[in-house]
Amino acid sequence: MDLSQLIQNFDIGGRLVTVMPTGNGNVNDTYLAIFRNTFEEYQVIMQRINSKVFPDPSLIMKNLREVTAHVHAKLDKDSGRADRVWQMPQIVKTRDGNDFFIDDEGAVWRVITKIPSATAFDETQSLEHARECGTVLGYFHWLLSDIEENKIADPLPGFHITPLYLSRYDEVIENVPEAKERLFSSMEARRMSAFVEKRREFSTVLQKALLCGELEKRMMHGDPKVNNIMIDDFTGKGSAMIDLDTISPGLVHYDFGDAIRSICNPAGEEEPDLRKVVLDFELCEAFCSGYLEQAEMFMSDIDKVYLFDSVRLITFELGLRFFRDYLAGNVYFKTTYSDQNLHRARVQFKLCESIEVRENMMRKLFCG
Ligand code: GN1
Ligand code: MG
Repeated sequence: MDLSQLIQNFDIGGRLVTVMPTGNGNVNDTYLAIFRNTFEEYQVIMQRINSKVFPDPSLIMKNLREVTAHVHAKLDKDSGRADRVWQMPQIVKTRDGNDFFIDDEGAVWRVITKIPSATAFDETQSLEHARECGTVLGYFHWLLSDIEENKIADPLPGFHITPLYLSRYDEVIENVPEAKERLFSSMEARRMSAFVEKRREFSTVLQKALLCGELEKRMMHGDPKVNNIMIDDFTGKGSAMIDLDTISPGLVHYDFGDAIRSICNPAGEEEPDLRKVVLDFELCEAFCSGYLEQAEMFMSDIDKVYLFDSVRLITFELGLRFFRDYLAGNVYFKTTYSDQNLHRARVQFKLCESIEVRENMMRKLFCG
């Protein structure tokens, strides 16, 4: 696919200078394109949407439009209180006025504006960075807290329902002979399956709290990992949340947990040396101070009681998703080497253990 030709289907001023891969998402393919004319430069993000994961691109584009309109209006009203200029990516239309372009091979492409003068780091840089990430996520939750639920369609039904991932894991072992083989031919895989079994009962903790009315659904981001939070290059302050395709009504707890899972493991999701994979409590404190300052506006005491479980659960869930994908033959997450999903699962399970041994101190931190 010739990317420089493909991008000409979108309505962008100026002439193309370059188009190159950027970021390292596990689902969509992402490119940065730069256009210039005599006086201006435009930087945009072009993405091939993984249609196995997001079968209906018009739905995620409509969600993005609704979210942007809501946040824009609310930011205008809140500008007196704000200590920074918050930004949102904007949809760039195709030359014939559509939100996305379908190429000859049926692949779906879309372009959005790049948040200027800001960086999405793959690893947490400092305590200040962790705190900023907390502030950004808390503020983002507040910004979306009053969007009408029926305006946002669920892009991935069941996306963060941990027991559902357990059923899918069971199904693949039951029905795919290669999965059974992979599981029984390696001691490591068997050890990981024992790890999963020990947490089967725990996996329903948030769904139960939702069912009995202790927790309620709000709008969540769905994927608030460290590199989805943009930090302003000049002020060091968070200026945007990106990767908005998974926004949907759900438990903000999953976001809180996912952010800590990602931000407080400075070794990252691909670290080969498992000894380095730990939950850094100082980073966790810093993140939490930023988040809770914003979340006081909408979080109740019972919400806080479930924050520890949410960190443990989402880490377990992601490990389980990677492990299931390895057993299934790498059908969901992109990989560059054969056992990558197995290794990613190991990292998350190691992190999950590290969270479990810090339970007391983390509960104290979250509940005060
Ligand atoms: C995927 O594509 P990316 O990297 O933004 C995944 C998230 C995982 C994340 C782990 C739609 O996100 O749920 O937490 O990988 N997104 C989807 O890195 O499945
Ligand atoms: Mg994502």
